[in-house]
Amino acid sequence: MYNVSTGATACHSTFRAAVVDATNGKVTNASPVARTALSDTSFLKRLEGPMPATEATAAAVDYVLSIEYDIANLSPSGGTLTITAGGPCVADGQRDFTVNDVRDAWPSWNDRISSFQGFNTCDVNHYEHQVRNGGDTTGPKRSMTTMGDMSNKTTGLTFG
Ligand SMILES: [Ca+2]
Repeated sequence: MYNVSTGATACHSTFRAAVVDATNGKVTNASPVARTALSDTSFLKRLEGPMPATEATAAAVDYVLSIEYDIANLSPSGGTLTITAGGPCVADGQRDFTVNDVRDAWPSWNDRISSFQGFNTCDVNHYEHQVRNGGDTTGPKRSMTTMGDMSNKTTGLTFG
């Protein structure tokens, strides 16, 4: 998991553990198989909106921006990276959050993402190189189950 607002990272062995952390304990019953979880409409709705912190950090409220998958079809078997921030995306055509280089927080995720799902109004753009250096992109999209030429190429991400 990677929080864009705080830079905090965490590693989880299961999709359920990653969702529990990303939602600050709000969602504890995610299917261990993300493909099942992500086809469950009620589960998807529970990933929308603020995730109040359960610990003493009263100011911390996290929103899930996206879940990135190592392999295609939103299948968690290759691993997932959940990206969160202190606020949701705003549907105004402007960029809300940037991960210029995924290697800064999570080196093992460079050139690895092969599918993704955005949440909280986030359309996620994936860049071949660091965001400021451009290269190929997916264009801003809510979700992709396959990424074509951009599969296993993402280095930077933006959320808007
Ligand atoms: Ca790359």
